Amino acid sequence: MARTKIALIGAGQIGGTLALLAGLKELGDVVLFDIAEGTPQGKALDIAEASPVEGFDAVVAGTNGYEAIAGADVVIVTAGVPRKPGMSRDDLLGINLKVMEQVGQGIRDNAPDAFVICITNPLDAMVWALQKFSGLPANKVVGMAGVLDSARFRYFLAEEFKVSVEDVTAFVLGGHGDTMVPLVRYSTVAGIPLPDLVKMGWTTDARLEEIVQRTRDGGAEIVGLLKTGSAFYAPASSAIQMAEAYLKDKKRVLPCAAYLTGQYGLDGMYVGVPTVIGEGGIERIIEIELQGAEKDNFQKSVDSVRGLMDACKGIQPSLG
Ligand code: A3D
Repeated sequence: MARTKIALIGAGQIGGTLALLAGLKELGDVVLFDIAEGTPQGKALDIAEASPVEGFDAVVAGTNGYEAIAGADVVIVTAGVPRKPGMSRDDLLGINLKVMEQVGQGIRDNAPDAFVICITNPLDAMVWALQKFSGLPANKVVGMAGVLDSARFRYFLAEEFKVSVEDVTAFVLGGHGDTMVPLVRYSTVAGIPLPDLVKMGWTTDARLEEIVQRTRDGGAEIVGLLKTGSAFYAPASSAIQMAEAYLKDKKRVLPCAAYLTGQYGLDGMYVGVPTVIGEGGIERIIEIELQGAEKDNFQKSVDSVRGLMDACKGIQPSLG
């Protein structure tokens, strides 16, 4: 039986970490692709040389040619450029849109049956463009953001309550950005909702509000510390969890940027919602009822994603 094949488009900080995690978890053979010559080859060889020590068997290859991703079961996309000083959001959008166009074609021509996970920012707009450019079914093209945002929320809550991260579940909806919507009502410690924990005196509403805000600013906090890049360990772990859910048909309930066809009153756009991931890709979108401020915040988040989509259409009218 042939091993599963995982293609990583972009061999930067996240791409390299993805390759290492895929190896450590023995998810399959790995192909690292990048336009930079030597980078994917060097990282692939370095990881392959760790395999005897760590005891995993996987072929880890680096490439600058899309042919090498042929037949991949999973493709994870991190290709793109980060915003540099003096660059507007539209400049970044324009550059990364072009990257999504190249990547979309590469996937369409070489791995049309893959489950595709996009990480490139601005996430919700880029995954939408990638799906259009690749022409793959929308249930097989998904964006990673919610797992990471929820993981940050879970970590901060576990720290607050001094309990295991394993016992904290948390829920974050909406677009990936300042307008994401961490849902306190649906977040729990071993099944006890956060509002009940406030009543039990474990924390206060004011503390929870601080934690929610820290979650929203989670990406910026890491950028502020690193100064020369953005988070990559937790983003890679999050995407690997999604890949594993698909490859092992685990039917995990995970928040992802998924293509909506009427759910939440939205049609034809990607936004972060709870989903079920199994062998069919996004097998189900879970529609929860939002209340009061949650609804307003979700709407703000949706408006911000729409703004990015409109900017993409302005740059690339074929997306309209
Ligand atoms: P980085 O280390 O810069 O890696 C990006 C790689 O993409 C580089 O190796 C480039 O050479 C490569 N690249 C550029 N253009 C192309 C192309 N046309 N084809 C193939 N490869 C190309 O970045 P990173 O790994 O730290 O981050 C990657 C992306 O993820 C960025 O857009 C980040 O903003 C984004 N990101 C998203 C999240 C989310 O939660 C959604 C979190 C963290 C980072």
